[in-house]
Amino acid sequence: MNVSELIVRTLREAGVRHMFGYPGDPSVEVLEAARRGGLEFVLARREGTAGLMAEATGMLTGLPGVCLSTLGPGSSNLVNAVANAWLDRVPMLAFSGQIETGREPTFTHQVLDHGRLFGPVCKWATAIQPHTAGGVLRKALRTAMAERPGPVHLTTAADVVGAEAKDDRIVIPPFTAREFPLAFAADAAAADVAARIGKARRPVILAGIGALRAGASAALARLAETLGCPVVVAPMAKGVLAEDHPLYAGTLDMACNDFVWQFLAGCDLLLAAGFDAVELIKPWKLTMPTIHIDSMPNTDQVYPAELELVGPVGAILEALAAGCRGEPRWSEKEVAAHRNALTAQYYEGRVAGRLNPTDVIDLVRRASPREAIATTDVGSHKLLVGQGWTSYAPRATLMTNGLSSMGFSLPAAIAAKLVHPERPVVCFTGDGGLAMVQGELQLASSLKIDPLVVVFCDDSLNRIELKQAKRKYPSWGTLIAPTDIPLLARSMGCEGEAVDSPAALERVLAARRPSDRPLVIGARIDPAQYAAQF
Ligand SMILES: Cc1ncc(C[n+]2csc(CCOP(=O)(O)OP(=O)(O)O)c2C)c(N)n1
Ligand SMILES: [Mg+2]
Repeated sequence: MNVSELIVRTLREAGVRHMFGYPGDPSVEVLEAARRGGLEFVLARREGTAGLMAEATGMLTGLPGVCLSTLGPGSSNLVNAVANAWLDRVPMLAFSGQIETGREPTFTHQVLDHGRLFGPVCKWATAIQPHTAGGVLRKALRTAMAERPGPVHLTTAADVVGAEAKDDRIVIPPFTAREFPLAFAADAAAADVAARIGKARRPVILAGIGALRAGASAALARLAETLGCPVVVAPMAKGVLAEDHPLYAGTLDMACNDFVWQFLAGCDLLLAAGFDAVELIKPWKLTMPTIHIDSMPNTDQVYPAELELVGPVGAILEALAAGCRGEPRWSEKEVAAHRNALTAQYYEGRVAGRLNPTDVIDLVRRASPREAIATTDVGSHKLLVGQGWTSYAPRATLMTNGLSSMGFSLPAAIAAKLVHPERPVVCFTGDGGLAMVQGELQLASSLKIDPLVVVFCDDSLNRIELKQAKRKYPSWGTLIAPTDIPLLARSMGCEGEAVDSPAALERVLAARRPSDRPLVIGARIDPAQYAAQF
């Protein structure tokens, strides 16, 4: 078995189905091994988008997303996606080719030092060698998956990929540690926790990606119901509590940001359940007692917590639900009143007779089944999608809110369609974000998949243009020429429509049938709602 075959077999045994990438010279052996070994290679239009597809695959499956580049320009193109997975805490194995091992120390053409290039944005960067390949792959898998998960970068030099693997043992390590039962009731420290929670009259749970990764949805709902305690969720954790649950209290740091923070400020105990401060956009100002519940100690200290419960988040929440008693703290009516006020704020700034951003989100949500997967890009539209798109299950609303790189949502939607072909997929994107990655529309049509791509057309990098307006600066360097979306779509083998009213959008959505290609809708929105809210 050569090293490439070992890589492919290891990935297949670990449950990986796709490798996203863009090849070069040193990738030829890996491609051939993937072809023979049943690992589907998805040829993206560039490494950066391939990497984002891999990241989204990691978000969807909980397994490492896998991407591949050549050396030099391929690796440097891949950096953005690796960094995105790093700050979004998504497991990833990123492979880059390299010049022959013997030439690497001294040769210069196309040779970049991968250790230094990827070091700051991944958990581990190393090279695979024939005599270490099996062990390195095992460690790479475990490292990428271990809390907090993230990317591992592996260099495969031109002379290594075809060489016989001297270390060819394939061992897939367990991806999660066995959850040791927490004997909550018997423990004195636990009694202290129960007493603190018992005393609280207005507790609120802030649930984040740590809870989502731990699969803690049921435990989270049980604890919330036991305490009669509302749950605010972090954007990348959307769906960890179904948003039609009577205790759901909104998404943090998206639209209506101040309103959600005011709600949190009114609580007398905050239970931060798998909340990762990487999602915070502004500094933490809350001062009430806070309990940090996570797989990791609160070493970031972005928010202070006087108590840390560290371990498997689901088991801790279960133990708290079993060990904490008392009358419900909040009535469902109070939480519903809060939600209604939040909804009213969310619709603020609508202009009658125009296509408002929230109209687009409402109409697409209404036309999509519960199990639809939605991806959103970065910009003003994301803030509204993040608050307004109703999420019913974990891993069904994908966004980047750690590095927050534009150009994420289309590659993510393509990945979602490959991972879950049976589920409808909606991709929300700004016109700026789409322009960065629009070549991937052609990939989607060539794959014969039919994500619905909804473009918020405002001829603007609105999120930044609004910041200029706030300082009374003119819009300068933030305007983009109008895009003819139907023409662009057709040139990429997709179907395309342009709409500028709710009725027109409704008609297009109603006429839509399953297809062998994406439908791209250019929604000409009135950005007044953004200006009113942000
Ligand atoms: C790769 C990258 N470059 C720049 C930014 C900064 N940025 C954040 S939002 C935004 C504007 C996005 O414009 P568009 O995609 O049209 O969305 P809109 O804000 O108009 O809804 C920019 C430039 C970023 N997040 N990522
Ligand atoms: Mg825009």
